[in-house]
Amino acid sequence: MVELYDLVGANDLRFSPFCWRAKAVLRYKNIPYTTIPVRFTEKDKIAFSGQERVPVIRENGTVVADSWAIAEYCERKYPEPSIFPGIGIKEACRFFSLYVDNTVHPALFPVVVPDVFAHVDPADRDYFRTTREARLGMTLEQVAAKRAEFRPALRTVLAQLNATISGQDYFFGLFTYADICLFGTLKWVTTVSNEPLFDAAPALHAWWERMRQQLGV
Ligand SMILES: N[C@@H](CCC(=O)N[C@@H](CS)C(=O)NCC(=O)O)C(=O)O
Repeated sequence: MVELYDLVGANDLRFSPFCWRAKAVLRYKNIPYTTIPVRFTEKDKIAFSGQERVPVIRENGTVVADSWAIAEYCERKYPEPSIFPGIGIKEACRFFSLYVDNTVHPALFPVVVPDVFAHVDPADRDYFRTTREARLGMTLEQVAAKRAEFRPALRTVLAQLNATISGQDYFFGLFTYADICLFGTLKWVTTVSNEPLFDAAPALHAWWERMRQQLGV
C-alpha cells in the first residue's frame, strides 16, 4: 500500500495542489493508497524524505518526494493506464506542468490566498502568514483589500485555458498528466474558496466536471 504524506489544514481539509496531483495519479491508475496528514509546521514527519515539502510517497522501502517525481515513479511502476501515453507526451506534460506552476498559480495565488489562510490549521497560521507575506511583499490584509485588482490577470489565464480546451475533451486531446496538473490546482482553489472560476469559462467548466467524474472526487 502506498503511503502519501498529504498537507492538512483545519478540520482535516486536504487542499494542497501538488498533493492533489499525486492523489489524482494514484486514483487514475487505481493504485491503493492511504494518506498521512502533515501540517505545514510538521516538517519532522517528512524528515526521512530529506526535504521539507509534500507530497511525499513511501512504498515498501522506496521514498519519492515532489509531484513530478511521483508521477514518473508511478508511471514506471504501474504503466497502465498511462499518464504519458505516447512519444513526446511526457515532455509536453512537463512543459504544461511548469506553465501551471509559473503562470496559473501566480494568477490565482493573490486572489485566493486569504481564503487559503482561513482554512490553514490554527497551529500553522503564524508560519503561513510569515512565509506568504514575505512571498507577496505585503500583508494578507493588504492582499485581501486588493482582491479586485488581482482578478483581471486571473480572468486572462482562465480565458486562455478555456480557449485551449474548447472543442476537445482533454488538454492534449487524450487524457494525460497535463490534465492532472491543472486538476490539482483547481481542486486546491475550489476546496478553500468560493471565487468564481467558470462564469466566463464554460468549456473549462465542462472539462472540470469530466475530470471530477473520472477521478471520483
Ligand atoms: N515542486 C513541488 C512543490 C511542493 C510544494 O510546494 N508543496 C507545498 C504544499 S502545496 C509545501 O509542502 N509547502 C510547505 C511549506 O510551505 O512550508 C512538487 O511539485 O511537489
